[in-house]
Amino acid sequence: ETWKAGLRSVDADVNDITKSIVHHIQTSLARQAYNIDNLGAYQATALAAREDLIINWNQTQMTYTRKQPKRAYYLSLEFLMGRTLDNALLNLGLKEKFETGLDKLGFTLEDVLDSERDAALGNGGLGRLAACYVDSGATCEIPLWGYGLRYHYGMFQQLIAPDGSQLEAPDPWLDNSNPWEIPRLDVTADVRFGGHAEKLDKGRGIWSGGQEVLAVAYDCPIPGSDTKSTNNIRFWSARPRRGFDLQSFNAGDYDRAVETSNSAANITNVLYPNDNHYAGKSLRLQQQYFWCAASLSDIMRRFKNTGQPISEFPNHVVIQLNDTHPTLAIPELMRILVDEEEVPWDDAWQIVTRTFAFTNHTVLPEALEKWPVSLFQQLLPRHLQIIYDLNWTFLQSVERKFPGDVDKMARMSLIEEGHGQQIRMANLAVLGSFKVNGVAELHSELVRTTILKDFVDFFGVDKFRNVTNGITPRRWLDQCNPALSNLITETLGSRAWLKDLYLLKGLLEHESDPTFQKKWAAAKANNKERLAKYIKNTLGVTVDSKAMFDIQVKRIHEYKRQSLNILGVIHRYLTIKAMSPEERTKVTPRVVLFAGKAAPGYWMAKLIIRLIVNVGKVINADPDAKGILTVLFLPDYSVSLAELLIPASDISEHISTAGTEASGTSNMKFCLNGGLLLGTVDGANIEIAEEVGEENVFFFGHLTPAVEELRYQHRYHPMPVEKKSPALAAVLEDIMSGRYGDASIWEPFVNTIRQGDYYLISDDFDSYLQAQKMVDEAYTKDPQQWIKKSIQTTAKMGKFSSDRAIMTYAEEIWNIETLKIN
Ligand code: 26Q
Repeated sequence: ETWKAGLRSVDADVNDITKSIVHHIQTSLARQAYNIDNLGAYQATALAAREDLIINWNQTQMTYTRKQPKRAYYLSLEFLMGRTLDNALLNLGLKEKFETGLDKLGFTLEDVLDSERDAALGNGGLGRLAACYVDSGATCEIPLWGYGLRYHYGMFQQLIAPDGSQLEAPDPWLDNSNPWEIPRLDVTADVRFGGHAEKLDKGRGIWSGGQEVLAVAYDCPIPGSDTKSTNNIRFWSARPRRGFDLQSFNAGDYDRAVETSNSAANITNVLYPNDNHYAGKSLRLQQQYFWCAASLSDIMRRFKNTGQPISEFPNHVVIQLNDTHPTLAIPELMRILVDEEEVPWDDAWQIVTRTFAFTNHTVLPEALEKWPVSLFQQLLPRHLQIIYDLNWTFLQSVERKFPGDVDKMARMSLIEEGHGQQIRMANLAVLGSFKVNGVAELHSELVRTTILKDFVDFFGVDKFRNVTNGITPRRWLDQCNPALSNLITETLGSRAWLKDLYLLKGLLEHESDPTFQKKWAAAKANNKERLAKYIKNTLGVTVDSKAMFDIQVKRIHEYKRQSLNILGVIHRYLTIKAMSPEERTKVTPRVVLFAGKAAPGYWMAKLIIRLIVNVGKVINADPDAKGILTVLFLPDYSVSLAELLIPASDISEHISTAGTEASGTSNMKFCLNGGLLLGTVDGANIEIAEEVGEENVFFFGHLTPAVEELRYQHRYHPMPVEKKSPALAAVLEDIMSGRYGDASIWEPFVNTIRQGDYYLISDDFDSYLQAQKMVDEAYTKDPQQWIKKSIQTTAKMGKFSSDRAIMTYAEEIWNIETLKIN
């Protein structure tokens, strides 16, 4: 029989699908259809689905080439994609047919989907945001491409040692070939490192010598939901250039020639596992430049193919910088324009500053990138000259605007003076961008009034915007929670809500309908049972799926205060221990779940994991707590594990010290799935409460304006914990009693609270306990009211779709139009 290319999307019938899968088993995998395992079935299924994606991809790219729309590029060092197959099938509208087709071949779709490894090319929030944004870009039919790095090793795998400590293992995710990438061995860029830079006249320069590394493109199609529009992420992989150290090779120095080859390929070896913390490693800077240089050369080549004059560049191209990680793109575009295209310096700067927009994701000082000038001198001498020249002109204009304010000049300079000069990437990113945005209202306001205040005074406030983050409802409800998604579709009468999330408010007219409430509760119960099964299978622990599921999953960081949660758990445990058996029967049963990775070098975060695991061990083994309190740390948090956990929460915790969490995005995911929120008045929690109603969230703790004063008090007028919170003092004492392991292990942690208490645990502890008490009461005293709150929460989450967020970028920042693909 003749094989037709692609299944032509929804027209395909089940027969075509089984044929396509068998075809790939035989010809792509070179295996026999009767002798294939789940992994093989997954690979063949992925290859079959991929054909449709590629046909739509080609159609989309052809349309872009023909119509030449203004294009947006999202530069992100992280794309935390998770799995792809389920998403691809849903977006193509082929999931049910594939399920039937696989069934005919003797496989369950569930097993097949489960055989895919996560693509974990990101740490946490920032990387997952990039993945949600490309999904929404394709769904909203925006000409948007991502540019990233093709790391050979993604986020490390987390293991928990018998003593409760985190261990790290590498994640060689490309070991089973990746069906979602298309190697483009002909799409390359040469990237130079080192050598020397000479200055010519009129700001121009020449950069020569050093080593060149080859960037090779790997494309990953990003399908929109229920549209042909299929965008692209181009991931760069580093390869040594052939014959590249010919001199040493000719001299017979084979070892050295091979050695330099190794160092070239090293660049895309591994994702740096830091989250919200800057690590000044030379290889990280090399990654950043390699990626910026390859992406800009690609963007420039594509622009030149339009035949437009270079002055038109900013009318055809806009580049969004995901944090400061791609800031080198600014001096790199300057270098290309001035040195290679011979554009006069001032004209070039006009082009550059009409091209870039910058998103800030943190106000934590330890996360702001600063690179030693000496490192730049070594690796990027020409960029250093350009930065110095930009800084010279910039500081002169600051001096003109604020004559004599030398402190302001020192703060705004691109160069930090001190023991060894450092380049401030945030200052450079602001200077080179036409718009700067934060990721939630509070955060954007903090950006304007604290870290970038001087720049607001200089440029005017209009440049400094807010775009509140969003999440894709396709993955974070339809895909991860079919029980609830089906109920919503059945209730609203169509799937239109998946592309217009405000339609969820139509659920409100059913909030008091007992039949609907029952179905709503059944969906949640189903998800809790699904999670309980997973916990049984992986940890061997039985959890009561009727208990309240209380979940905190995110990177482990002191500012996120998993410590507050576990200290609250210990308080709950001590309270239970002090009860009579009769009193214990009145306790609301809880299952407290934690998951998240600590950066391998973040000693205190790892100690907090160890404490959580050991507290869990003691509590779970204690008959006094049996049936009323279970505490678990689930190892190796990932996108896929999030998809299992988030639909199963009754309550989730987002309890950062006020003013520290820029936005948070998992808070949105939990609420979209009908979990209630327990949190501080921080990040996007505030806007979630505005939308779903204050009566539906449990807020506690001090507010942002109080934080500075409280820290001052801790520093200069410390008060013993015993006085501030006797409840907390009792908990700390219990930890130091040895109940959870030797006191010497926990002492450094306990000391962070007793002395300094930078994250204000002792200030917020009693308020946290109060909020937890309200949670218990709301859950037990009026279960029907709880269900109503859950319905209202989901119904009012429309704002938090990443479709809304990406359309805001398109309209308010990128000045870009949507383009229908036929
Ligand atoms: C920087 C320099 C060197 C090495 C690593 C890094 C680095 C890597 C990752 C710095 C920061 C990150 C990640 C930051 C991050 O995920 N921030 C989160 O972004 C989310 C999306 O906007 C927000 O919702 C979270 O509040 C914010 O913490």
